[in-house]
Amino acid sequence: MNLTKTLRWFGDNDAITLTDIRQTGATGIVTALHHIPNGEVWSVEEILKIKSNIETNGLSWEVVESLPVTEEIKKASHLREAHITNYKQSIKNLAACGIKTICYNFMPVLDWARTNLQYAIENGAEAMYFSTNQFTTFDIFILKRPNAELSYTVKQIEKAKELFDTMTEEEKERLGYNIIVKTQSFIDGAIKEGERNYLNVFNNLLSEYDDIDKNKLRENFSYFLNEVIPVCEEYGVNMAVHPDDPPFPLLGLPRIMSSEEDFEWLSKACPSLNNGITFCSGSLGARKDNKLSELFKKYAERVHFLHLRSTKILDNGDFFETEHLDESVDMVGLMKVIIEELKRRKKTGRLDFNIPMRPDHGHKILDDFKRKANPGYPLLGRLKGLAELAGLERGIRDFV
Ligand code: DNO
Repeated sequence: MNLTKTLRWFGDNDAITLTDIRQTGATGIVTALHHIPNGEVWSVEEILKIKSNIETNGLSWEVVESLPVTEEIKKASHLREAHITNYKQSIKNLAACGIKTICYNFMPVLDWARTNLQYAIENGAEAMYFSTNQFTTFDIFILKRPNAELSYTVKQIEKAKELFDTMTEEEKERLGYNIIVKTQSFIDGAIKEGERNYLNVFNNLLSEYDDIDKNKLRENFSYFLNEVIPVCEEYGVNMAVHPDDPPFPLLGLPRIMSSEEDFEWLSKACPSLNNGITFCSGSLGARKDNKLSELFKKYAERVHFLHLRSTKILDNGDFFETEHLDESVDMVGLMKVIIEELKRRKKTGRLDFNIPMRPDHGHKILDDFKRKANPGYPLLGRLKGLAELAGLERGIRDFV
């Protein structure tokens, strides 16, 4: 009874190989069929190719991250039925191949958001940072989203204008590119690498949510869950929704999984335990009223996958990804309640008492500066996080 240690791998295009991952202490892989366009079926044949590659390297495919829920499903467009039918087929095909945990999200348009992907921390490492002022500047003055000003206070707008006026053309370009393309393309987000007209395309995608508020988004999410969860029950698959990152509204879009209230809604919208959660301490921790250990305890039976990292919130509301065991987050307390849940599962006869865990993101450290990696996914920074978290788990396990 222990956490299954995993790392995310982005397939054959990832400069970090399965052979590398094998040496980190991880036994499991978290990956997706990144070459299949969103909305299409993942065939058994394609799934097996990746699976056997992983297994040949002495690892096991523990979690799918992500089986993307298309914008068409989120918006309930005329393509929704066709995409849900395909989604169900992919679930069945994954189950036939023995892969039974699926991480996904229901965030409209933008998956996760950071403004600085190379924030230098004191010891020389690099982390990812979210600046409210930079994001406001991006929204109003770079993206020029129609009516964006309505989302901000007069003071925020003034500060953003001040910043905008000091930025070089290159800095403006980089900020927009990072938010819309660089952080989204490698995780199969709405905009692909190489899209030159990304500001316009992004604005168009956003405008499609003009008439979708939180209630409507919840209605669409509930519809999706009640279609796919019965299939999951039949095939023994667990769905694990990822929280919003960051867990507060952005770009005038509704948020769906940000707080305890959202978790409560989720568990009522579709009570089956196959309707579960990816408990991402880093995303949830970017909001002070999310008390991580309490939240985990309350919804523990639904947690099918763990993303562990720490977020440091600054006085002005900005946040950055700090070291995995940084004391700004009670990771020790969280690990304790996680282990209690593993023990509880074992005692009550549940078979899933080895929840898969990955150190979510990592700092860029040491030789990471010499090797290409997707933002947030350098090898050594994640290895350090994994080792620290594994040590913490081992140290606590015998005392709980
Ligand atoms: C970012 C990730 C997210 C996550 C998706 C799950 O690094 O944590 O992109 O994979 O939201 O669907």
